[in-house]
Amino acid sequence: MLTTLFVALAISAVFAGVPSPEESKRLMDHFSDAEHFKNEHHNKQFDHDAFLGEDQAKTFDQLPPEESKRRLGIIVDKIDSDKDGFVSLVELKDWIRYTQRRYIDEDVERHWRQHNPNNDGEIPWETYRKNVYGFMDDMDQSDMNEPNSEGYTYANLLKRDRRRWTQADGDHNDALNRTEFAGFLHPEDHSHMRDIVVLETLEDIDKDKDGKVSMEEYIGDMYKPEDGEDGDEPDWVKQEREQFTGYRDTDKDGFMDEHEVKDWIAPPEFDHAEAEARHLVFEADSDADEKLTKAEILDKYDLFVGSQATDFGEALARHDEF
Ligand SMILES: [Ca+2]
Ligand SMILES: [Ca+2]
Ligand SMILES: [Ca+2]
Ligand SMILES: [Ca+2]
Repeated sequence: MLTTLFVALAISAVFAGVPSPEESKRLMDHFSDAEHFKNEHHNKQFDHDAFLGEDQAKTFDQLPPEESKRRLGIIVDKIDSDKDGFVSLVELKDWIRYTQRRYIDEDVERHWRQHNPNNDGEIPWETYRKNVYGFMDDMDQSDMNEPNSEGYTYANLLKRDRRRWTQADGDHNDALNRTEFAGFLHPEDHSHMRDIVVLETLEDIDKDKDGKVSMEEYIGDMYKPEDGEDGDEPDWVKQEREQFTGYRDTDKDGFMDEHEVKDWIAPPEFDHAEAEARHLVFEADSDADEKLTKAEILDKYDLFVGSQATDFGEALARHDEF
């Protein structure tokens, strides 16, 4: 539940990068990562991103376990702002909010400079389009209509970016100033962009493009049985089916429409920093006193910062990349 606003965050971080044809594979990988964010089960990367900020989480992924534990210890001292030796729920929530703010601010700054090297007051759409999608001008246009082709994928990304741009362009001059650009890049962080986030999420899940989310699309978005796997679904998938019928589909017509998707991913009072803080405390609080000692946090270091590569024994494979 708490994870869903990050869908947009992850997607937009990709968008504003400059996808080149060679990067399409990586880009699609990011999209599948983004899908994992909708499902809180076993998604440590999400916890790491919330706890460290996305950039820092990537850095930590490269570190040996001993070094990431050492750095985690230093971070714990920072989080314990009243220095009583415990990390409280509030301290953890404040920290998560701070890392998220820092990540978004740095991300906006980086992309603003990238698309606007002369530091003008605004970025015109055409400048942005050329930077990000200019390579499409040289692509075979007939490819753009061929579903599942690279051209088709890019054409859709362009269309989506264009729509988001228009929504972010508060004064309707087809150029974005820095504030408007921040809304474009991180719509999940701006209430007037909420409808676009809902729409993009719905479109991602709505595989048959009928404008609504069926049970199968809802489940298919978070769970795919392994090849050759038969038999029972895991319990959490069964629970998600019950969630869909019992809560998501409020008018009981068998589908989630735009309003129901909105209630799901963007409930009005939902505080995802607090939800994430509660989740981390719940997972790491061995003696159940509702606050965390440094030892409790270090005990669960893989929950907070541990490298996924190490977890899955892929450290060697990763090593080959460098
Ligand atoms: Ca404290
Ligand atoms: Ca504008
Ligand atoms: Ca559908
Ligand atoms: Ca419904």
